[in-house]
Amino acid sequence: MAIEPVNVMEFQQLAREALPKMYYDFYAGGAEDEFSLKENMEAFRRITLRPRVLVDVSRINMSTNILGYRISAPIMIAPTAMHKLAHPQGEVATAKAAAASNTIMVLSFMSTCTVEEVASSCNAVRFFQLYVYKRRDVTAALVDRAERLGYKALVLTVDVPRLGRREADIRNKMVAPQLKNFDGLFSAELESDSGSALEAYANQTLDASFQWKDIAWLKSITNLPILVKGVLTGEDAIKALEAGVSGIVVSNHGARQLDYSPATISVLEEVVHATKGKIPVLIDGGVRRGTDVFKALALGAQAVLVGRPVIFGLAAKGEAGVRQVIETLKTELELTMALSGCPTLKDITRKHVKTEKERLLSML
Ligand code: HOC
Repeated sequence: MAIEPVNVMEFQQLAREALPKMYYDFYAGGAEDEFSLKENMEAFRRITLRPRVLVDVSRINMSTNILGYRISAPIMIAPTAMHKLAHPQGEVATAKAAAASNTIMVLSFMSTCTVEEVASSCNAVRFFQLYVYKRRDVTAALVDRAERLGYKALVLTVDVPRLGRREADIRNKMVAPQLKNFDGLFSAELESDSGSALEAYANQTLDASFQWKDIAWLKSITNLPILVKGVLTGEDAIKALEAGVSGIVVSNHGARQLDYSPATISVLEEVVHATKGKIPVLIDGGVRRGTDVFKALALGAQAVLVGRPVIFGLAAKGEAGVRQVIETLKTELELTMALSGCPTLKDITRKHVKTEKERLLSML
């Protein structure tokens, strides 16, 4: 009999059992040595907590505002590609779970359900992820549809000028379905005789010449706020501010792009300091526990986004699995806040965590 998961990590084994190897490997894998894949999680573990006691924690309030949208907790759904590879209901199931948990889903540009299907499936607040294609008209058409359909922000992913080398996908000769969002707009090879078809597709489609100055083009075709996802340095955070974006997502693309890029939690503060509180900073990568969410908030994030655990929940149990993943993280965060003396998110401060560097310095 399948185990009933009591934490988010336990969904991974259920997903492995449920999925064809090619798809499980696609979701679970990272780039090359998978150093950053492990490091995203390990870096959270090296941060310890500094709890305060004898505070009234009889009521805990986790709710927050993201770009003006109220959600139940600072835990959002990251954009991840092709949910129908995990479950027949695909992104519609994920969106329904987001609505039930009262959180925000960022729909992937590479979704297997269309932007229209997801929009009509539920009343979740939805953001839309964006890649800039060489065919700018394709990107512009998707922006236009998303805006008309009530998506509330664009999440421009900037860490994929080319696809990272995901060796499992190359070995498995990863194939992917045709994406319905692009029907009538564009067709590109999603199959390849040698290696990963996704890599071939990405290299055929993505505009690797897109630069900071080109964000002006994106702003000229939309009224939606733009978040830039994939920033890992203070220098680029300043560029993002100068480009006039509405927020930053600190991300290394789930360690699927540049291996040996830093764990996201290890560079969060650098990015937060560079933005001087002018725009919200969110983070994804390696979040598996409520304590991870707490640590990210203590280091200055406004919210976290969760990618692989959502996919594993979807693969294991469909909409209910995604909901269970989000609710488990919320339960853990609520307990962490209570045990740390923080009845509201505002009570979580820098003083509630100790980084590895601080621990080492205090030993000198
Ligand atoms: C346009 C091609 O985010 C992943 C996804 C999809 C990236 C492909 C981009 O697999 O990391």
